[in-house]
Amino acid sequence: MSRQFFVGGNFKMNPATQEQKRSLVKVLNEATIDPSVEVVLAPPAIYLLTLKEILRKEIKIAAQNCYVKASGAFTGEISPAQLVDADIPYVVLGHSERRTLFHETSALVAQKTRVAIDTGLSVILCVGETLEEREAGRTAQVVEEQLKPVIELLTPKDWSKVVIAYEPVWAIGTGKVATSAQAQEAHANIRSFLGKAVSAAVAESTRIIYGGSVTASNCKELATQPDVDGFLVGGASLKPEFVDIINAKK
Ligand code: G2H
Repeated sequence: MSRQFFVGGNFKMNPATQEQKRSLVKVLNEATIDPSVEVVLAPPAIYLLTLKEILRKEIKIAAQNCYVKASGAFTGEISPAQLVDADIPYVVLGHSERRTLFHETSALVAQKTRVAIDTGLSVILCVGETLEEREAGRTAQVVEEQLKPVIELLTPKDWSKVVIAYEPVWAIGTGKVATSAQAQEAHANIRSFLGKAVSAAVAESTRIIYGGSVTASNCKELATQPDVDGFLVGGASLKPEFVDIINAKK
């Protein structure tokens, strides 16, 4: 089965101004984009609705986070039900910045994934090891520990709603990209783990994308790897080179 190439842009808490946002949209709206690629942009919550209005319709929108409740007294949180009501199809969950800076555990990320899917969202689920964990030879183990609570809460059918983003923490925003061999090895391990822990069909069909300092100059080589099904792009998604990353397979 062939997996549709997926490129996500994670704006994080950028851009700083409405004007910057508009000029990014202009670049994307005027670009020639490979129609076989699924493209999803994750802007800050305040831009979700306006971006959806002004962006070309082939590009989907994702929230960068959501909570486990539909509504209520949860100041500052983002409701999955409100995202669905606003026709936002995707949410990024478990990004390492959420895990580290906002103390999100793998158990909470799993619960959020369950609720997001129940509510009607698709999930870009982020996993990845720190440099210390990699150097201790624990990459596969750490990623499996992050995936296990999610696997426990999802049925095999739910996995059609999940894209796994492998983002080694040491490569995030550092300019230090994983080599294509490192990415391929980690992605193949994740796929094999899905095969053992869920099913062969889920392992075969689930997209596993790479994130961590992806740029126009390193994306083509990474995209040649058989288990790299796309990218989650941070810094470079704020620049015109994001178009080249979307078209990495061309
Ligand atoms: C990793 C990535 C996007 P960057 O967090 O999720 O960001 O490309 O800036 O490393």
